[in-house]
Amino acid sequence: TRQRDELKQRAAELLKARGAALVAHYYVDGDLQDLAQATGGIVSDSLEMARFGRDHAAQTLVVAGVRFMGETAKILSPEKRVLMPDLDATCSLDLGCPADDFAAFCDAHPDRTVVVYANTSAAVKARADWMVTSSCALEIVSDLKARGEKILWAPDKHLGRYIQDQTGADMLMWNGACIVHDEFKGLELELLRAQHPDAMILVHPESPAAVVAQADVVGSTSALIKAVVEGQAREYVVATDKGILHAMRQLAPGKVLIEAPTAGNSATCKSCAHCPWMAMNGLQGIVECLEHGHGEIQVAEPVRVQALSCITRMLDFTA
Ligand code: CIZ
Ligand code: SF4
Repeated sequence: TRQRDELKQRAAELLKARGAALVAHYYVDGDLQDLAQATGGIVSDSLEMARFGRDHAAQTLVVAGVRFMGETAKILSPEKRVLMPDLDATCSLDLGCPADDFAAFCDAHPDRTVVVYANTSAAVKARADWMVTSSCALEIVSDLKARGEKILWAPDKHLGRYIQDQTGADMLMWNGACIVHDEFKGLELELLRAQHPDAMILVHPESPAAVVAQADVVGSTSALIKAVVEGQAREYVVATDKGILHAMRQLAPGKVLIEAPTAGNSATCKSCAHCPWMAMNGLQGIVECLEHGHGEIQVAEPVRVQALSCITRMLDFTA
């Protein structure tokens, strides 16, 4: 931990020296979340990460999260330098939705409004009418439905199905999933609930239907944190990446947090739900990208300009 403290100190000094702001996701290591908070950056979900990066005066943004978050920051602020601790930090939703195949899917359904989840490449966003995150997807799709629009949705099938169930919108779905949330298991959750009958069940909508069906609250990372802070219960079962527990413990210190069961574990197996790509973000990476300018995000200008409109549309809608 001495080495860790030194690295943290070094990273904080470099952020200051370079006039850089650290923008971190709730799923990254707690040290990075603490560093972001201590240095005037932000820890949040992808919607607020995008807004913060766009509105912040810093000319360098260090994005601790996964690739699409860095790309979104660059698309919104092409004049800023956007660095990431590890450019190989991707996302199974992004990997599972290659731009060429997606374009062919869109071409085959020209009558549909194209709505993509934030967890996609810049090239996929360039083809979309709307980008959404899990904190605004319901609102935006409800609005589109009210205007009589038929939707082509990509890439997360579980989030898509949840939104379709809630809104009744006509949605044609891409078949993608998050490898982390896809592992939460309905049957095991039922057994866990039997042991903790008073616990509140908090579920991210990237989870399978059998898990979502048992939730007291279904929502984005920020919505689940709010549910813990404001909830009357003592115990909370959390079905999302375990990185979120760090912020929950800080904001609601008296509450008991229980990780929801995943495949191949019982209620006793801890720390199974953690995104391998989020885990690639570390203090060392922060120091190195600031010291050497490693890990700079680039987005080709024609793609950037095309992707910008669906992101701006979302930010304006949720402003
Ligand atoms: O699972 C993710 O990558 C999430 C929850 C992103 C977000 O919207 O914050
Ligand atoms: Fe992608 Fe899932 Fe990791 Fe989020 S947690 S970045 S959706 S693989």
